[in-house]
Amino acid sequence: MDFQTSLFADATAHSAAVLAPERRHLSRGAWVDVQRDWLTDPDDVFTALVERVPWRSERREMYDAVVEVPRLVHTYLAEDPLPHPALARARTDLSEHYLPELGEPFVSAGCCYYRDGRDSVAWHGDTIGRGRTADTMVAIVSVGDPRRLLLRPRGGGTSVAVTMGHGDLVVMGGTCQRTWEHAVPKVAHSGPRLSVQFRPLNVF
Ligand SMILES: O=C(O)CCC(=O)C(=O)O
Repeated sequence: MDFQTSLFADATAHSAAVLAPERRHLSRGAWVDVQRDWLTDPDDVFTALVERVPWRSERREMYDAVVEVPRLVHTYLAEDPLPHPALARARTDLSEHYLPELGEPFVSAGCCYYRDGRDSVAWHGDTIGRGRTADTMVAIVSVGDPRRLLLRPRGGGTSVAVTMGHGDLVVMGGTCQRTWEHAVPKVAHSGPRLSVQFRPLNVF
């Protein structure tokens, strides 16, 4: 294989299906997009994430204490190379697809490792930075065992569950980070799940 051909083969081997997510409108201008089986090689992405990401445990300020958050994390910033070409490709595809609505590209890639059903993340919105005051998007790519993303309106109301399966894409958009909260609850039994969350600049 010559250089051009091998480059092309590499780029297509680690790609994702054409982006055509289905949108579900929540209340108050929030929405969630879902595309099942978006990644074409989720097994490979799973292995790369487990092996290549410099995982660390997370501590977070909650009320007046600093608590250990039960999952492992690492964030890749704009300039950092991502641990698998499918993720670089996913970020480019997401940026192109959502540009007319979002007005800017996805930049950072936050990674989370839920080792088993005891790992979780509590109710929160991504409201550090611009998500507190402006509409934004958070695009989540999931690999590994399925886990549920729960969403509920801030201040109370009926919650909505979206299963995030192996290779699925879930995008929270509109006012979602301000007017709704989300969580990944603990479950009795689960194998490992990894998630990559793409966010625009200055959204955490
Ligand atoms: O695990 C996920 O996909 C969601 C993670 C999340 O909500 C967060 O880190 O803010």
